[in-house]
Amino acid sequence: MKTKKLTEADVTAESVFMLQRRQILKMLGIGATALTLTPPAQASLLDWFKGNDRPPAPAGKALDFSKPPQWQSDLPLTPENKVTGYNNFYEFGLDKADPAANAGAMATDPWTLTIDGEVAKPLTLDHDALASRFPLAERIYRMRCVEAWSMVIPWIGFPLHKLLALVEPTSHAKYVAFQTLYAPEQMPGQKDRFIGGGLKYPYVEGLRLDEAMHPLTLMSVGVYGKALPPQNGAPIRLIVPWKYGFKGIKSIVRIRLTRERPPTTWNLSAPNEYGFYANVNPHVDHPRWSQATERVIGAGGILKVERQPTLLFNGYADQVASLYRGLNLKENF
Ligand SMILES: Nc1nc2c(c(=O)[nH]1)N[C@H]1C(S)=C(S)[C@@H](COP(=O)(O)O)O[C@H]1N2
Ligand SMILES: [Mo]
Repeated sequence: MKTKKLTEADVTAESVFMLQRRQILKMLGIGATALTLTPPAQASLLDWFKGNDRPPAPAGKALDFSKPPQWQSDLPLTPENKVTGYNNFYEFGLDKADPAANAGAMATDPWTLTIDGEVAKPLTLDHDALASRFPLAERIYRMRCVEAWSMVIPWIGFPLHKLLALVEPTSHAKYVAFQTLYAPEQMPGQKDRFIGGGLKYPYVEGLRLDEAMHPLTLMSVGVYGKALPPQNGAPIRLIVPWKYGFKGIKSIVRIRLTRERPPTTWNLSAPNEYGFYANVNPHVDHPRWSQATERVIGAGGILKVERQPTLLFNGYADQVASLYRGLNLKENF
């Protein structure tokens, strides 16, 4: 770790990260004593900082897309090197720098995405179809991680409702289930529970059908003008901007329309902490931290801390609140 001059505010932020990290280790059954005393735990902490100095991953290929004014924004964009260098993709490790360092090992072409279940016309798309079957557009969305940090990201993709219209959901379809690639040979976190955070793999997510059909719900194949880098979920991932980031499942191989509510990875892992809905809500705290504000991942160094208030439904309430009329958001978190 490079020597840095720390201000009091910096140290406070740093200790917040440490706390989160310690909580993860605790979840894995590695106590605080082990964290401070044993060399492997010390090494992982050093990696955590060292990782932020790793070079960015190579850029994806340029995409053809439109920029409809409707989806542009005045919000300052999170710099590209943060979007592609500060990631959560536990299949490749728990550190924010691990996905950029390790996800290049994932083979993303050829690829197939199968859409089936309660549909009249099941469909399989190959790698090239993902970026050519539907017109692509850039959409600048806020992204709010459940860990209380946020970004503003120029995604490229197409709305999920277009794909669902193609497969024709039956009248029995009530939910949409998503599944990430399962490839332990390419994803070290799927092989080793210490690398993969003890999650059950493959990573799975789900939406109610009306949430999936909402015009904001995006299938993303690119970011910052280029195909998604592997660490951001190449070749195709989900973006639901009014929900916590973990709903945005990466590297999807299967989408299944179902009658029943599908299981979701973080809910399976800690049902009292992560719900099925995971709508961004400053009034419903995580049991271990406040959700009232968020750390903005901006142009400054990792220790430059800027916080802003978190908005209900991540600022998309005018467009999505009607989906949840009559639902108790505290109980259905
Ligand atoms: N398969 C898979 N998808 C995933 C995750 C993961 O660990 N595995 N992490 C989620 C979390 S917690 C967040 S915040 C976002 C991060 O997306 P980004 O790295 O592109 O910013 O991806 C989500 N999708
Ligand atoms: Mo997240």
